Amino acid sequence: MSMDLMKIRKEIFNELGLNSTNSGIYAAGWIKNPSGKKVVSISPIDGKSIATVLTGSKQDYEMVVKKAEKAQAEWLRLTPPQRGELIRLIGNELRKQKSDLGKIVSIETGKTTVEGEGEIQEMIDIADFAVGLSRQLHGLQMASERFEHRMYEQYLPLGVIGVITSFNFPSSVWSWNSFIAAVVGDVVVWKPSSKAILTAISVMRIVTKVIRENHYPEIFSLLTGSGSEIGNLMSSDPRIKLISFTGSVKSGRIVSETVARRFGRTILELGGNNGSIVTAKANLNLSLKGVAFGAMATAGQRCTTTRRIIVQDKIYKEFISRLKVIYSNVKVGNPRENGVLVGPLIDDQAVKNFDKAVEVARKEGGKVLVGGKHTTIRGLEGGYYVQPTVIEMPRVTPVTCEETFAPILYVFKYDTLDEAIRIHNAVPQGLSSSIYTTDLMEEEIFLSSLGSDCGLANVNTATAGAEIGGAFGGEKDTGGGRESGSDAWKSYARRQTVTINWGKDIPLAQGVKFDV
Ligand code: UN1
Repeated sequence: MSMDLMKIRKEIFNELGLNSTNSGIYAAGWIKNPSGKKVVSISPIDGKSIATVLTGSKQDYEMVVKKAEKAQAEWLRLTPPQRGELIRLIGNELRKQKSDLGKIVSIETGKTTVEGEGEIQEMIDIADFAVGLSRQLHGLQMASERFEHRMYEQYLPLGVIGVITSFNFPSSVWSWNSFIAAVVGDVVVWKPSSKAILTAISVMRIVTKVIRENHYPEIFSLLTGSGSEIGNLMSSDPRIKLISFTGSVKSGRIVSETVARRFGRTILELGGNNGSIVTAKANLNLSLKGVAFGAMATAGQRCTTTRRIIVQDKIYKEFISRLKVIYSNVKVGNPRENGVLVGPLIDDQAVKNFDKAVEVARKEGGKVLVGGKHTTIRGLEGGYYVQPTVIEMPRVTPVTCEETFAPILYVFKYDTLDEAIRIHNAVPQGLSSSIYTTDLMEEEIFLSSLGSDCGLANVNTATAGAEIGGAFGGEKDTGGGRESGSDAWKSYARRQTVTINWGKDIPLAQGVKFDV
């Protein structure tokens, strides 16, 4: 490891209680000898090992679910505001540990320092949101057609839920699900990505310390292990009432089918292939910044990354030439360094996927305008760096319909807004979208039923960088799930319609008579 990384590693290992070998299972306590494979966490910054984790297997699974069920029974005895109080305490602790947690996110996933901390800020924000929500979980009261009857609905806990997360938002996506589910009354089994396993362990160390010190039930457990083994056990287990899965469309389809077979519930956050339309009425400075951030932040490894831009003919030349200048000046390198905006990809496979996409795009008639190659950073030769890439495409082709987790931006030219929207909606995924325009009509068309077909639609801002207050998720192959803010909490509850007869007679609905 480079000296700089060694130093950070030492610091955060002390602060977060990590060791060179760590248990990857927490079920009301850290399990000493998990029975699964050893996983080495590699920093994509230099390709070197950070630490080893002992993961779980089938044998551990049973124990974890049993402990979760026990915690669930205890958790039900607390009111939602009492549950919210735990989340408030956790949020406070996360505030204190933001910098150290941000560092582990950064060295394990290659995010820049500010993006690493931003990830933890998102956890703090959703904690605050969940605390408020714990006093607002509400149903409706409906007018009953029957005399002396009252009808209303209530939202009750689902039980044990499973949260399967990806490497790219390794802790915040867990908190979006877990903090909200917790105030609703659920308990959570977490299966994190093996590529961000130390982040998951660090988060659990902090969260469970708060739980133990304040004598709350052990509502959060961690079960690291292989996606196919642990993920499949969770998906097929009727005791896990809901699986919230973030990952590829391919894996999501398997999870969805497996859970549906047992009538379980899913929240699916699958691929994004997000487009931005830049119209002739756009503010160019603003749009260029938005596109640059959307396409290159997190090295193009957000579900919400801008992967396609559709630019109006009249401004095309100017927009692209200015975009090329931005791309050529953007600093790629050690994400821990000031001024660096683009860090490495997560691993060697991601670099291979980048290569393949560039090659296929060329074959499909694409012209690489900027980038297209790997890059090596001095002193970090083992890291997984690529050049942020812009490829001009003649039309929508198969490769532009795929999500490649890398900083590749496909560019299309359009004449009419109808055409732009057609290109925009031509991909199978439907997560995020945006339009850059100062024209009211263009903006309204984009937001109408004739416009964007995505779960998130933005005006004059990037496809990436959603706030926690809204419901997050997408349509079509993105899977249809919603998590985080707004009323996404309802997915973590079972809805019960209640009818109470407070009279002395029993009138029947629909005027039916049944005199016995
Ligand atoms: C994801 O990539 O899975 O909107 C989540 C954003 C972040 C979350 C992305 N707040 O870019």
